[in-house]
Amino acid sequence: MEKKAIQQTLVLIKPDGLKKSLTGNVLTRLSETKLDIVASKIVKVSRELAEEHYALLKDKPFFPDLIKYLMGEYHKKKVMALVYWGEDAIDKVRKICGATNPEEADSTSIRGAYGRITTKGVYENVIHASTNMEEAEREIKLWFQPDDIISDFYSSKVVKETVERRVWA
Ligand code: DAT
Ligand code: MG
Repeated sequence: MEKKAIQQTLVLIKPDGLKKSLTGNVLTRLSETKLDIVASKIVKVSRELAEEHYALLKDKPFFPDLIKYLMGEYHKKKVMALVYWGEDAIDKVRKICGATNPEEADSTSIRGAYGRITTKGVYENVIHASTNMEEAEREIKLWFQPDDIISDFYSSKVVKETVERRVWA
C-alpha cells in the first residue's frame, strides 16, 4: 500500500464561525482526523493580511466582499487560525470541510452543516483549509511565525534586529 505523506495545513475558523459559537463544534469535527494541532491563535485580521491570504482571487467579482468577510465586517472581528499536522493532513481536513459552496457541500460536512450564502451572495462557509502543499506553506508562513509553531517542518533562521515591540507594562 502506498505510504501517505506527512503534511501540514492551515485552518481558519472564519468570523461567522466565531460569531455563531461554532468553534467547539468545528474543532470536534476536525478531531475526527486524529491529526495534531501544532499551532493556534486568535487573530484580528487586517486588510493587508486578508488580501494577501486571498491574493490568488483578487480578480474575482466577489473579492471585495470576501475580504470584508474575512476581516469580520459582517460578524466579529476575529478569526481562529490553526495548523494541523499529520498523515495526509490536507485532504483529510478538506474532506471534513466540504465543498466551497455551502449549499452544495455534503450536509454532514462542516460547510454543509453550518454554512450559508447570504442574500448578497457572500459564501459564509465557516472554515478555510489549504488545498495543496504549496498553498499550505505560503499560508502557514503568512499567518504564523516560526516560534508560534511547535514543530519544525519549514527551515527558519535566527536574525538579530532592534525593532520596537510591545511588552507588558
Ligand atoms: P476554498 O475556500 O474551498 O478553498 P476558493 O479558494 O476557491 O475555495 O475560494 C476562497 C473563498 O472565496 C471561498 O471559501 C468562498 C469564496 N468564494 C469562492 N467562490 C465564490 C463564489 N462563486 N461566490 C462567492 N464567494 C466565493
Ligand atoms: Mg482555497
